[in-house]
This record gives sequence, structure tokens and C-alpha cells, in this order.
Amino acid sequence: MQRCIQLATAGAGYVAPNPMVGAVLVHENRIIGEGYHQAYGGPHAEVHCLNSVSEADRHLISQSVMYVSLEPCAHFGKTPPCADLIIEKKVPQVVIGCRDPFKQVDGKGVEKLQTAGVQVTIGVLQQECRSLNKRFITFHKHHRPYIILKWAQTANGKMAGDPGGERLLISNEFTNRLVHKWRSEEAAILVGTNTALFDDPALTNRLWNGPGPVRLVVDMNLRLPSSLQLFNKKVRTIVFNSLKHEEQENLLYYQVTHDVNPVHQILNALYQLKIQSVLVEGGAQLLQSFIDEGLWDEMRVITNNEQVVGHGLPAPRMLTGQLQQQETLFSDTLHYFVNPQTLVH
Ligand code: AOF
Ligand code: ZN
Repeated sequence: MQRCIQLATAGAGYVAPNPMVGAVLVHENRIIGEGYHQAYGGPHAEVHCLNSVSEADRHLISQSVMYVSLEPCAHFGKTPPCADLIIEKKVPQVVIGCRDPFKQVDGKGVEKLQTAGVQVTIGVLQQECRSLNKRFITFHKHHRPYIILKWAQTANGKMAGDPGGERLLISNEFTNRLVHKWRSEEAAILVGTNTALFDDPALTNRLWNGPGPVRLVVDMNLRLPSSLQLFNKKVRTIVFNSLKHEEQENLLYYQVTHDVNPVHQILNALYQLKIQSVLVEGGAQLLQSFIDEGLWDEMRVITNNEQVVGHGLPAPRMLTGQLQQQETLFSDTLHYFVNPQTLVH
């Protein structure tokens, strides 16, 4: 199963919104086939795994065990059901990492296999297999994207974005680059009105190899000027607002009703838009709204240990989750928290 997970991760960046999946076929302690889901819309892990078996070993398939990190699918999507293929190839035993929460599968893959007489074991390295697809699983289980709250603060707990004050530069060049890596890993990045206005961030991934996220901004009364970098149309931007619903080139005005706390509406919209993960980058007020609702999965806080000049706004309190990891990158300390209430791993 560990090998399945290792194989699966080779699909990172190519398979979303599908999950990363790996499969291994074992005959008497020898691996005779391996495969992983390589590209969105392409064959699933099980297909590649069975196809990889050499001519000489093909007769052993019906005496082998298939290990797969996610429950084999039971539906016709872009590809036919893997459960059918396993049955057709007469694989007698399947060991599964975790169940697939996708509505059209969700237990039906296991059921199909068992009905056909295949011996099924489920839940091997379950936590690791879930964690591998935490975005996909959260999206299908909770009908919302996986939420990562991120901010940088000074040693005395202040964030940038004070409309009256000067721009605070908090993170160092190493943590800046790390933030771009984080951007490359998520489907979308969200900021509030004040952050868009006072920081004028581009919200693109420039410092890391890989894709950039869709940019999301909350602008209820459409008061943001079109001169902001967010509106440069180089990357798709979605503006949550209460005034209009309109699609333009690389720009979507998504209408939601006016509310003191827009978090629920935004998350519903992201579910409709099939966005599986979101990095919330500020400001303090928007981050706090997510914290108040308990709607977050991870918190990543960058604290500058040096004295930073400037006023800034009070940062949210980070000690609302479980500290998972802490590391120091030169002048900055990174704290990673998880929300024990929501986390799939
Ligand atoms: C598997 N093995 O390797 C993957 C699975 O549109 P399709 O046909 O690609 O189906 C996508 C769904 O199939 C996806 O939402 C998830 O439930 C499952 N992914 N299943 O048996 C795989 N990638
Ligand atoms: Zn499949």
C-alpha cells in the first residue's frame, strides 16, 4: 500500500479534480504490475496496473492480490468501471486503502467486487490514503473545498493591511517562495476587499514551478477599481459580490446575497464551481470569519521573529487548532495547525 501511495503521488498536478490513485499487483510476494492515475480523463490506476503485467506473467493475474489506494470505481465516467475490469481479469483478491466518497462510487465499488466473489479488505493505511486525497475527500464528503488559512504576522501579532498605515513586509524571501509553492498546490486563492485594495496583490504563482490558482476576491458592493492587479485577466478571477452575475473574459462576477459573514455562501459557490481547495490569504477579518465558523482544515502561520516597523492590524489568534509542525526559516517561524473537528486525516 505504501508503494501504491508513492505511485499515486506521481500524478500530483495532473489529475485534479480527480484523486491521486496508485495500484500494485502482487503474486506470491512479487510485484508483477504497477500503475497510477496519470492524467485527468485518462485511464485509472487499476487499468495501468493490469496493462503493465508482462506477457510471461499474465497467467498469474488470476492468482494475485491487487492493492489499490482508493476504492475501485463502479461507474461509467470518462472511463469504464475499474471494478468491472478487476472482475473480468479474474483478480481474486483486492486490498483497498480507503473508500471513495464520490457519490457514484461510495461503497458501490466494494459491493460490486464482493458480489462477484472477489475477496475485499478495506482500510489498510487508511489515514495515509485519505490524507493523500484530503482535498478530493473533503470536497465530496462535506460539499465544500478544503480550506487552508494562511497569514504572516509580526512577532507582536500584527498583520499587513492597515488602510491608514504603511505596507508591512513581513515574510522573508524563503517564506515568500514557500507561499508561491502553496499557491501552486491549491485550486483557488481567496482575499477580502481590503486586502485587494490596500495590498494590490497579483495572487499569482511566480516563484514556484507549477500551475497558478484561480483568484477569488470578496467585493460585495463592487468598489474595487479595475486598475488592481487582480483584474489583469492574465489568470481567471472570480469576484463574489451582491450586485451582478456576469461572465467576462477570464473574469466572473458571482452574485451572492449580502450577508455579514459571506463564508457559507462563498463555500457553496466554490462547491458549485467544482473548486476543491482554497488558500485564504487574508485579510484579518476574512480569516477570522472562517475561524469563527469553524470552517477551516489547516492554518499556516508565518511569524517574523525580527522587529518589524509599522502598525498593522491585529492578526487572528492562531491557537484554535492542533499544532502539527513548527519550523524556522531564517528570520521566520512557521506554525502548521490542523482543525481536529474537520480534518479527514
Ligand atoms: C479508480 N481509480 O485511479 C481513480 C478513480 O471520469 P472518470 O472515469 O475518470 O472517473 C472519475 C472518478 O473516478 C473520480 O471522481 C473518483 O471517484 C474515481 N477515481 N477511481 O478506481 C483511479 N482516479
Ligand atoms: Zn476506476
